[in-house]
Amino acid sequence: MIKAGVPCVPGSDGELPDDPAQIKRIAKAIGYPVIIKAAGGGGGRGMRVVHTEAALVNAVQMTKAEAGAAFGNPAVYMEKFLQNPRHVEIQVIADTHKNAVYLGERDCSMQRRHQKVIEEAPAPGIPRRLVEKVGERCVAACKKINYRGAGTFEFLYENGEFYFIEMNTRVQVEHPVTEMITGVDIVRTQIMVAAGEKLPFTQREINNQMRGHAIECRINAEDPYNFMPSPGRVNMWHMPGGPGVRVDSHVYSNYFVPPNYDSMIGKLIVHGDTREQALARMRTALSEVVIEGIKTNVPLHQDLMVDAAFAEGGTNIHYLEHWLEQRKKR
Ligand code: MV4
Repeated sequence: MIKAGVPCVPGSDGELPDDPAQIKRIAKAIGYPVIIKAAGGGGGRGMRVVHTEAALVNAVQMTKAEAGAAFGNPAVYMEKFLQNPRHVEIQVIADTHKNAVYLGERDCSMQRRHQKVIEEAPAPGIPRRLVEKVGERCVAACKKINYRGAGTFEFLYENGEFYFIEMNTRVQVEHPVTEMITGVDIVRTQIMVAAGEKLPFTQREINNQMRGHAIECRINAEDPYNFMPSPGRVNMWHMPGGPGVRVDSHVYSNYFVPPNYDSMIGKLIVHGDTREQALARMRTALSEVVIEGIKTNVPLHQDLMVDAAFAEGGTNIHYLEHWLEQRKKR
């Protein structure tokens, strides 16, 4: 990624060595706080933040031991720990004919315990020329590694800068917000490129047809206050519709939500000409949702859609967890 010009978090050059003196030297060069990450981890598993040199070597040894047990791979690396970033990711898609494009970015900062709750595109308040520059670097990286298919470059965004952290080599839950603003059917396109066809659009076409703003609320079968799973029979399932409203779900009236899987049972996605219009459409759409028989997080989404900081846009990855802590006290 560094070779392709993708802006990365300052960090170790690959796996950390065993020598404590070398580990300390790397951390000193990066600057505290640092974060130790398991090479085999991801999604928030196998990470440890270190604030002082006194705690460093022990933290590395602990993370290595946990990583070996959990992922069968004790390798760890070190990064500068960013304290209050946003999670902004860039969607790419590439074919086997040396073509790759980026389909804009998504802001996925609204999350709890590493589970995204709301995603939107574009990311509020980030200069277009900066997104374009980073998007072009992601495309260059795809070509350099011969990437094929849909993919996502995950960045932390802090103080006006992008820092690459991970790549997701799959289609993701939040891909509909990108489909809504670009007009591209990502799943169809990934099947086409997997079959060896050429990408049916160019970067210029994507940039010219990009329009409006989209927001996705993940609908989970869970208590909206304590997040306990709420499986069981859905006695009634009625979803909103109309211009700019999309529902992706397998659920229907009398469907049984099984207790042994992820609690996500659907996605409500809206599109508008502006972020304000998308927000208004989401508020109305949420008010029209009828789900009876199980608890869902729809009331949580309704509260967030009238939250002043969310309406302003640009809240960071800690916002929702802090917001939930404050709500407990009210
Ligand atoms: C970080 C970070 C701060 N600094 N890396 C968590 C999940 C994994 N994908 C990467 N994660 C983080 N890596 C550095 N150098 C903070 C997080 C992080 C986070 C990232 C994205 C979305 C939500 C998060 C919640 C807590 C921590």
